[in-house]
Amino acid sequence: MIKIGDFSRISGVSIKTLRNYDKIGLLKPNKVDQSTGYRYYAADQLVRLNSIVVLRNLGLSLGEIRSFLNGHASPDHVSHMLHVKRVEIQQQLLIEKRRLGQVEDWLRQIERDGNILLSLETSQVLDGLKKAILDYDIESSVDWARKAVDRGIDPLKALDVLSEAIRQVGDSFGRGELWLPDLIGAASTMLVAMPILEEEIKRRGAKRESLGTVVIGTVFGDIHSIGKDMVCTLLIAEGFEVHNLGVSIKAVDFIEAIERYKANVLAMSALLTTTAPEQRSVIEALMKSGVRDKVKVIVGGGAITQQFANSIGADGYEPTARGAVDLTKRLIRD
Ligand code: B12
Repeated sequence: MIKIGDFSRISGVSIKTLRNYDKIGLLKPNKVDQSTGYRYYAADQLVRLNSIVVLRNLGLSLGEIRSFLNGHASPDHVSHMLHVKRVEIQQQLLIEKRRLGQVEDWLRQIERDGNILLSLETSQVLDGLKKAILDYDIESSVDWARKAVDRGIDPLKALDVLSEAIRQVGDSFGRGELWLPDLIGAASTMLVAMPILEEEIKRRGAKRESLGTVVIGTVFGDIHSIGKDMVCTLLIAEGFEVHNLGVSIKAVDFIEAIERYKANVLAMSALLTTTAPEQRSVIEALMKSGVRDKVKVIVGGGAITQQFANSIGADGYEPTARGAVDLTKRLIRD
């Protein structure tokens, strides 16, 4: 027989915990001395205790472990409990991963600002900007965008926050949780805040000589402008001469602009699965009118994939505005 103190030492489980296991009927000592009250355990009880420790580490509750070890839970039931536990742990991991991302963001921010108070301020401004889009609060969006510029916050970072917010609204719309007026509200708010940041991007990137000429527009039937305008701004900031034709642009107008401005690159945006094929039609029209060889064609927008871009014979595709700039530079250089 092993005294409770020795049993605790050998197993690494505290006396207090052993007493609790006794109290709840999870692990009763083999013998209790009636006169002294001392608890004694048998050596083979270490096996049961080990099982308790293992199941506890898996995250099962004491009640679950008791019913399992006392044979009240079928293997199916245990397997179900473990499946539930697995989901719980996966969710926890996701939350922690997100927190890790936030901590890393903070570290980067503090490194850049060299000051935690400044970083706190940055995060407050960016949160305010995001909230303004989610609340369709035009006035606040202007205030926060101006604050972002005044406080020297990277305007590209602020644009990323705006994009994240509008996509969040778009996802809710896609799931049927929000309606078209919500989409319009968020987009209108974004369209007011964006120029303030875009001005700053252009100011910071102001370069003299032109890297090349780009004609850009959203294809016919599609009026989504936000992403296309971001591509525009970044191209201008990088030093390209950009002719933004706007939205719902017909093939004939793209061709006319390419010829008029002697463009090196045509950039087309499409956000709807119904308007994506229009990019193919434009490329076919370019071939028919003999200007296809004069320009590189790049495509993008939420409805476009690399596979689709390849299938229509585009020269390049990028899923982000920053990527669009690198792609344009690469194509002009080659
Ligand atoms: C804002 C918005 C609107 C606004 C547009 C306002 C405006 N001035 O742009 C309004 C309210 C007008 C609108 C209308 C509609 N919309 Co809408 N809209 C959106 C929303 C929420 C955001 C779009 C956006 O601005 N995103 C943020 C920008 C930054 O991202 P982006 O455009 O993808 O651009 C980035 C990249 O793609 C890339 N990029 C963009 N262009 C280019 C070009 C090149 C060359 C390159 C290389 C890269 C590149 O760079 C950008 C920055 O990183 C999206 C949801 C979403 N997740 O995108 C739905 C969404 C696109 N809309 C949708 C729909 C269905 C509609 C309507 C049909 C709704 C209706 N019932 O009427 C109409 C269509 C009107 C029309 N004929 O075009 C669907 C499309 C579904 C589909 N797959 O076809 C979406 C996906 C919403 C959803 N989840 O259902 N919409």
